[in-house]
This record gives sequence, structure tokens and C-alpha cells, in this order.
Amino acid sequence: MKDRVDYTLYLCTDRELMSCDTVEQSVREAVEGGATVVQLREKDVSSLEFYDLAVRVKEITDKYRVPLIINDRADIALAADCSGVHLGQSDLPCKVARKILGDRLIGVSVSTVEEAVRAQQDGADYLGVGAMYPTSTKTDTEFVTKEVLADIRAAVDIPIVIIGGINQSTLSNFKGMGIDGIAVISAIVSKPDIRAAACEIKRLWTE
Ligand code: 3NM
Repeated sequence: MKDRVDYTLYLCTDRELMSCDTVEQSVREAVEGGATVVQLREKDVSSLEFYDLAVRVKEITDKYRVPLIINDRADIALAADCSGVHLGQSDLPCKVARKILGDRLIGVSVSTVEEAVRAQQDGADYLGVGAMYPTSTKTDTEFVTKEVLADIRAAVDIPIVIIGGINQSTLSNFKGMGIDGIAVISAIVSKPDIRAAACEIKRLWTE
């Protein structure tokens, strides 16, 4: 299954930014618009709320056969039988998460060649590289230049998604670089028509 993951349009959820009432609705609309992976990204909820939400969102992603990745929490990913987890540099080390998750997907956020090479060595399945641009969605990020992105692409052979300020206008700057997908929050979930926004971004990225 892991070799067949389509990273083309990787949606991250954000309950603060979403234009609709529920995370489930934002996910449903985004996958109907063409999101190929969903990361459930929750910060200020209890473990019980996170777990319950993961179970509900997974019903939607399963229906559309889209992998559901849980941000940070390997325990929730396992408990809700999700496809995997996404780890930041301050989360569980990839090798430790691997012990917990067996062969489920593990993604790691990186912003340097060193972090990328280490993540691959530690068994990551894919990398999230960013932030490519300043973004008000997440302000505590390191920035990655296009040159460093190219160096990371050359240094590892696992799939790469780029994140941070990726939208309808910026995505074209990264075409032809061997990037496997774009990870997007605000340019999709904050739009009044989430389905249409996902569809348009995917069209622009893949055309
Ligand atoms: N991680 P938007 S940037 C969740 O650099 C996240 O690792 C980042 O949101 C990183 O698509 C980011 O609205 C926010 O810019 C991306």
C-alpha cells in the first residue's frame, strides 16, 4: 500500500481556518475536490476528542480511499487504525514511532538536507519540506529556499511534499523539481468553496 500512496494533493486540516462548521465537512469537501492524502492536524483538543474525530474522519477518507495521517500522535494513529503519522522535529523520533506503528506510513517535517537524510535513514516514508513561504497558518517555522529544496530532492529518494504558503499562484514555482505533492491548508480550507478550491489547486499542480 505504501508504494501506491498518491501524494499529489496533501490536505492538512485546520479548525481555526476552515470556512465550514466541522472538520469532517472540510475533509469531505476537500477529498471530493481531489485531495489524495489527508492529515488530521489538531492542537488543542483532548486525546478523547482527537481519537473520536479521527474515527469519524476515517469513515470519510476510507469511503474515498484516501490515506488518513495523524499529526504528531502515533497513539491516535494506531488507536483509530489510520494510515500513519506525521512527525515534526520536536515530536517522537521516527525510529521510535516506527516501533509503535510497524509498517504504517511515517512522514517527517524537515527544513535542511541533514534533517532530510536523517529522516530517510530513520525509516521515514515521505518528507514534508517547508516552510516554502511565510504563512500565517504556522509562524514557528524554518524557511527553505528553492535551492535547499533541490538539494534535499537530490539527497533522498523518498517522496517529498512541500508545505507553507503553497497556493494557486505559488505552486507553479515548484513544478519540474521532482516534488511528489503539495501540502496545503489555508488555500483550500479557508476558501468559501473548499471542494472547488481543492479541485482548482490540483488542476493547476497537475496540468
Ligand atoms: N507546517 P498554509 S508550514 C503545518 O514548515 C505547516 O513545516 C509547516 O499552511 C512547515 O498552507 C505549515 O496555510 C502551515 O500556508 C501551512
